[in-house]
Amino acid sequence: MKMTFRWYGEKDSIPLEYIKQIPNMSGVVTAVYDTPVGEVWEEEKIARLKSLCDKAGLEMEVIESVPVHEDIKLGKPSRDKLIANYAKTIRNLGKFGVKCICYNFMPVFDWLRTDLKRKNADGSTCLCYKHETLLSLDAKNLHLPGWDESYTPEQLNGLLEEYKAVSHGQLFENLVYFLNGIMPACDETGINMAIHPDDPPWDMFGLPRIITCEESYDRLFAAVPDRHNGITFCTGSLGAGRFNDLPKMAAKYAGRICFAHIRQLKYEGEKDFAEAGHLTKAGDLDIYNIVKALTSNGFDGYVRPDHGRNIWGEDGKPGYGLYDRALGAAYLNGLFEAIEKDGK
Ligand code: DNO
Repeated sequence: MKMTFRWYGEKDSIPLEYIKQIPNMSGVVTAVYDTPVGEVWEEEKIARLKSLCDKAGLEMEVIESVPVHEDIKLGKPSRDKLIANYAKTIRNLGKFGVKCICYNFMPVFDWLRTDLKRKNADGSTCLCYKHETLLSLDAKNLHLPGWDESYTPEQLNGLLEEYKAVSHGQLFENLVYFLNGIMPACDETGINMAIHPDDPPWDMFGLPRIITCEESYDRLFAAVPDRHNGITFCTGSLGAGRFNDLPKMAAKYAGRICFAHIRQLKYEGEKDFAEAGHLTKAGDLDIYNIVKALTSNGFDGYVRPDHGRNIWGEDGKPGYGLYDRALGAAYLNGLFEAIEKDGK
């Protein structure tokens, strides 16, 4: 296991030096943020990021994310050129020692929450999701985290219209087409593609979501068996679906999991949840048994603590402040060490 930490590049308010000070931190998970989706990431930009990481004594082996252009998800004729660009980005990243690329295939929106700063009784704040609130939102006029805010309302409207013709089956076919197009670049560079599950794992605003549960993965690996077709096992995203048995899935797919996002949440209704500190006792996900299932089934990938609360007065980027994620890393380090040693 290699412990990592997400870093939003030079604009991140958290300096690399602080990240390096967290015990056992091997590297950062980062991205080139100023290249428009669909264009090739230039070597100079990757080289700059890499040299900043080198100077801080941190590795840059994981990229999160290289975003997938909507035309690829929609299966439009322009996709072949865009897939070729994506493959070129993979090859460029390979030149700088990148080993794993996290991406997602969620139409239009990435992760969604209805409140980014919910106040807890202890004074900390956390992210949460209330399904009823989500249903009351107007998809055409949204300002939510985690997705491309650069769309004009007209573009967004147009996209939502285009997706009306895309079923779950079609979206899955488009994912398979995309993966088949980039696997040669992965085989050549040794880079693993790690698909992030849909967050939360159900359809949003009438848009199909296809990476939500165990069957999604069975179907995915049957369609694209290449060993570079892997998973980002995000406990919080999958765990929001009460139908998912996470220790079982962690055990079953351990060999395909190249990257794990480990975080905790507390159920507040059938589809409602609030995020919590990482430890098992802090929520409803059995973090201990998830780590145990990973470890005892040969998982040997990258791990990062995921969304943290804002604590100790920090006003960090929602989910991505320093303190609670550092506490999460410390907890996960201890858990991995104990379980790994017990297993020997
Ligand atoms: C949220 C993140 C996601 C993730 C992308 C991967 O905190 O886990 O935004 O980076 O879905 O493509």
